[in-house]
Amino acid sequence: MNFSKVRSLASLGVAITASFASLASAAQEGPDPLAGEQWNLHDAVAGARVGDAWKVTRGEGSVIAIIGSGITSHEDLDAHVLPGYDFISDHFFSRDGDGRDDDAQDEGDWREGGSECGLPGPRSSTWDGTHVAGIAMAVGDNGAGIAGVAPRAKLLPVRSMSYCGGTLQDVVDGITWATGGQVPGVPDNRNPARIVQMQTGAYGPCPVPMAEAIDEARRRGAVIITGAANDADDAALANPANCPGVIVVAASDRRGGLARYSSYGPIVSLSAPGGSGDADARNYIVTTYDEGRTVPTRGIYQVVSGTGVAAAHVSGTAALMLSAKPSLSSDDVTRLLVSSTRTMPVACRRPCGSGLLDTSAALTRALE
Ligand SMILES: [Ca+2]
Ligand SMILES: [Ca+2]
Ligand SMILES: [Ca+2]
Repeated sequence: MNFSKVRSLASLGVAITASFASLASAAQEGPDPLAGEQWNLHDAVAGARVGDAWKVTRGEGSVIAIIGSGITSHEDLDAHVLPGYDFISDHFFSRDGDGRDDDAQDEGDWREGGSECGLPGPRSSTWDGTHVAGIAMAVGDNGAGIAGVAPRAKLLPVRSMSYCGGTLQDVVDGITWATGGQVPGVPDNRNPARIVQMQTGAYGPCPVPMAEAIDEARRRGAVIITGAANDADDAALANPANCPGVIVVAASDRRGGLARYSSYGPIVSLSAPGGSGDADARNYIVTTYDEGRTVPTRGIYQVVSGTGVAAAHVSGTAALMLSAKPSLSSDDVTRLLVSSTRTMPVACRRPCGSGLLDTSAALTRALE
């Protein structure tokens, strides 16, 4: 057993505060009632500036895979969620009573004090997959909640991380399957993703099997994206950030500077809104969440911050780019994302990549 080898980025310190009540019980056509709170998408200084991009595409035809804790049912996600897969092999840590299966529901990653795997507890479930998914692709104009960066893209949930972390094999198989590769004993994925966000993280060099799986996924046309980690340390210390070919995203705060918790360094590709991680909930980012403190109960909206949150903006932007121009290669998308950033509104104290994500500029460049 190998569960400490890959740990969830969420377990490295995602910060979460106040929740919003669900404002719509039945999703229907109409504006997204929380859109006014989404400074991370719309603010001209510190936001991703999605507005002009949405005149061209909302992500139709793109598939975003998130490799992490799985997904929960939510009014602002369900309509765009594809059949995923649950790669957690271990019957005990899976919390669904068995090994691998075709239901990627997040069973909760809460921990009691003194948990089996030696990770800190107690803590409530973080609904990591659900809150990252909402930022990337929450359904737009459905009269409910928010809109994601790519509000018509589809989500492929891949469950590889339990409350005790994940094994290297479960993560590697998730990368392979999500991008259209074959995994023995698992039915082929009928909806291969060209965008893969990895919500996993572990200290140490990039494991060889992970580097190989990422390389093969990229050759199939996939873009691999991850957060820089929430440790205010050198991002090169952790994988998959230090794996070749991965887009590494640092988090920016409400003012447009490097967030206090964000890791940094020369391997960071770019920065994107991640929320301030301070005492003021208005400086966080609103997204989809679940009300359950342990097991999932009911979809709600919550404010969050973290580098996985930042990376989700880049995933959504890549989904818009590939929707508008599917002929772009993995290297094209990477280059255009990095070269279309704008100067950080507040200069970074530490290396934070080429600048701040500019979704509309990235799309414009993609179409040139
Ligand atoms: Ca299972
Ligand atoms: Ca399952
Ligand atoms: Ca919505």
